[in-house]
Amino acid sequence: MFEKVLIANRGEIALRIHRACREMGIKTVAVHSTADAGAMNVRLADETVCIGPPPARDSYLNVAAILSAATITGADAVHPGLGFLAENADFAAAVEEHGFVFIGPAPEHIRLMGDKVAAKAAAARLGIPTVPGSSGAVRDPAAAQTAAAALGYPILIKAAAGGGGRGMKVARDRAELAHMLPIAQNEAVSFFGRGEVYLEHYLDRPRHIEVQILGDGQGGVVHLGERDCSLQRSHQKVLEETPSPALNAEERGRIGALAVGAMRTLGYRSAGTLEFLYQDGEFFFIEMNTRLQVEHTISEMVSGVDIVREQLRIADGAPLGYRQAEIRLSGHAIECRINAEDPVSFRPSPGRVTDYHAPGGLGVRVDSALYQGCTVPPYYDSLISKLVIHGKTRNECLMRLRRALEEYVIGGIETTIPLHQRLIDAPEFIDGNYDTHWLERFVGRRG
Ligand code: MV4
Repeated sequence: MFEKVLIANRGEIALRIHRACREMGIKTVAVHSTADAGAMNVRLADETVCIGPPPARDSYLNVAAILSAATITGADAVHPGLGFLAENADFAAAVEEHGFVFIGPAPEHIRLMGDKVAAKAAAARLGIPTVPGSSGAVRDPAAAQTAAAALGYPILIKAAAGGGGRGMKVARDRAELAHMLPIAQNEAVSFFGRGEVYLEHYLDRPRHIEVQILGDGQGGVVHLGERDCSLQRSHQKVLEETPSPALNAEERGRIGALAVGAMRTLGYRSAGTLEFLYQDGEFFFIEMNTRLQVEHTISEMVSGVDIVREQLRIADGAPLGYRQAEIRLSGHAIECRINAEDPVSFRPSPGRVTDYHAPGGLGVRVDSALYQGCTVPPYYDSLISKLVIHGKTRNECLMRLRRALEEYVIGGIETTIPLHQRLIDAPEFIDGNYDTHWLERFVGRRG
């Protein structure tokens, strides 16, 4: 096993990775910007290296500084965490070229899934259902109308180089498609530098269901069930739960087996997530994330598998050592993403945390690098804590979550705790009756 791992990230996820290393007897190197010199993950690390000023492009995205830090500290391996360089295939390749182990997938798999059109084609080849769409880019309105007639309206126009939902356009009929196509093409050029767009049949009320998988790159692949991530605002996830209240056991088993089969054929290594839209009993692959995700915690709570520990073992060359039949998914788990934001306007609220008290008790997990007196810098993502709850049933989980949110004190800054309190009391949420549009409407209505 590795003796020393460099963690190329910050905040709660850097601390999460530090914890797994510590439990495995692995020393950690924290790299940090000047804004994060006093952060908890930095205080707990065995060694620390300041890699630059606050802007991420000069620090957490500074490949030369990170590789230099790995060299001078004598690290064996680099964990990229999530965001920043985690899905940068060139970074993964550079880490390996410099003689360190990249704790993640093969660079070619990161590259494949980074191209949405190629990822969708790969998924289809691997036997995974995808949304009916044009086979490649569409150039002119006449060609678009011909393709659309075969797919069925409404149509969604997506940028080939796109992501995060930006630049998508819905067309309800032939005339609207002809009108929207050049607008979408122009937006694609200005947002992504590439004008190619493609068409898909538009699903108007889907749920966002994703499957967590672990592969060892040696034929061993398992899934840890699905997560329902339909509760989003501006393409930012707010609350995730597993199992999805929308699926039955047959659907769960079917989508898990499809994901596992495809990843075994691909020879996928490390943790990964296949994202699907689910509507009227059907799954449609949309994309794959080739990294650890923020919401991996809820899959850990129901499976008992430490996903970061598994990433470290797999990167060290170990086979999985267990089969799907040995994975028992038990109970229900929910994650609330707590952001340093105004809970009504969603404006960022960085600053000094004057008071801090985290909830505890059975089935309560808090993944956060906050402490009383710390400062939340204004330069990065506003996620400051993940409140993760486990219960034997969904109802037990909800009752426990309600009381944990009540106990949680974060003073000095605004947080989204009040939003979560309002959300989990909504009848639609309590009934598990929500799609990807529901939260947007819910935060729009006041009181
Ligand atoms: C869709 C869709 C409906 N139909 N594709 C948004 C982000 C991008 N990765 C894919 N997205 C969507 N693709 C078809 N054919 C609806 C969305 C979508 C969405 C998807 C998942 C979670 C939240 C969402 C919010 C709005 C739109």
